[in-house]
Amino acid sequence: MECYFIINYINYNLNIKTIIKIFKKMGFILSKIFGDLFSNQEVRLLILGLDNAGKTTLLYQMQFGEVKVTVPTLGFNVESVKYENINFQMWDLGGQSEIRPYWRCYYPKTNAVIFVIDSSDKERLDIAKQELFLLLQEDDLKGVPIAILANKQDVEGCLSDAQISENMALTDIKNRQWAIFKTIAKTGKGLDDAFKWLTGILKNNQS
Ligand code: G3D
Ligand code: MG
Repeated sequence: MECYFIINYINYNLNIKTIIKIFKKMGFILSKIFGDLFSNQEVRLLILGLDNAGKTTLLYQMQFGEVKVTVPTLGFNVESVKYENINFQMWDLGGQSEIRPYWRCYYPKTNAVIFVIDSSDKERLDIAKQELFLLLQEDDLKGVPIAILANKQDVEGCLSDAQISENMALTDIKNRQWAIFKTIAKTGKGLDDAFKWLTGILKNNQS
């Protein structure tokens, strides 16, 4: 898995030092904040979005353990990483309405959702919007904070966070705390802002 990551990232002209720096930085943030927050408890984060949005890239960007890909009989891939007490679970949304009921198995006890959007995929923004608003109606995800990532900000001609916010009518989200962040999952840019925001919210909700 590590080899895959490194080979993948060398293709993007990131040198080893940069990769280690990103790893260390993310690790510090995650272990420090989540460790302080939920010292004995498990934290469950769901990373969701349409296929190709950049979820797996994000997961690799943050990972310190092994990403386990499971192909359950339910018919969809779940990638998961456990890092200290943080449990990341990830799968692709969209185009699989018949298995949607099974996603609910993963909703209970979720602390936060990260919804990843490919900012350069203007054609499927409507589908992403539909999926997002379906999620927001789930009882088991009631009140769960959501960080929306306007990913692939390095792609020329991509939509800005403001444009995504407007096209997806994000200001209609009234039933929970949410925020949108500009990210480049490929390099890790913007991820720490999203995690800092999320952990700040969780901390407030705990106290
Ligand atoms: P998914 O898990 O949501 O389906 P992936 O998406 O993480 O597999 O990413 C899909 C493709 O988008 C990958 O390209 C990945 O490298 C690319 N990608 C992810 N994040 C970014 C980003 O911030 N910027 C750019 N330019 N590309 C990104 P490949 O070519 O490997 O399929
Ligand atoms: Mg993936």
